Amino acid sequence: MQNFNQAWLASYFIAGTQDVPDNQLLPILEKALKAGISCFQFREKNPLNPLNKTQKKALAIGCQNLCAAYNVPFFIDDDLSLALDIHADGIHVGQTDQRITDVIQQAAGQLSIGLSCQTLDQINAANQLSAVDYVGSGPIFPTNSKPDATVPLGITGLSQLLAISDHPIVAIGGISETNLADLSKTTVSGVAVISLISQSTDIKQTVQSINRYFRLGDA
Ligand code: TZP
Ligand code: MG
Repeated sequence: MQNFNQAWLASYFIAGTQDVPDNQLLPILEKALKAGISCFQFREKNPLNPLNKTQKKALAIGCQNLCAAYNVPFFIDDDLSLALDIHADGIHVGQTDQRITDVIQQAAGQLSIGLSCQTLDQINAANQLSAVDYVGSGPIFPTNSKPDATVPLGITGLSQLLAISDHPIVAIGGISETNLADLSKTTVSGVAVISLISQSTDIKQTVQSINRYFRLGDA
């Protein structure tokens, strides 16, 4: 495991088979890696065509190997046992996933840890957890990629969370080329995106435009 680095949050791509056409996850991920994403999270939640455990592990390892080839950290969403099994770089959990205290107990020292927080109370609680490496907050804007997403926070709501968070925050939900500039005026560490990259017709250009705002110094 590499030690967590806040720079990982700059251009954080998230995807699973539900977000791309059939058999396109690995080719799309490779394009995004070539273009310079700072992190990848495998988030497999395909309601129409669920992968079995063996298929999910095989695809996760495929993604992990690609990330390793580009020296980009590889996270898994909401599947601690898989993340530990294949020695991912990190695990991400939401508020209603496996309890963060259990995740910390099992993963500390082996995986970097990300936690979703949407409210001031959740940020305050996360502030008490020094083993958490970063917080994901959103949706910032309306999103089509998460059917159970809560009400969008907007830049104002995000700024309120940023003001009290002891952890670096990555903004998620409805991020598009038209709101990157506004987001970059906050103290957010970067943006986590599904559709902006997975549905892009020019992944290289899309990733470069994110990095222009958030990967200052090494873009
Ligand atoms: N969590 C909050 S919003 C969201 C997740 C996983 C979906 C983000 O997808 P998109 O396409 O970047 O809006
Ligand atoms: Mg979740």
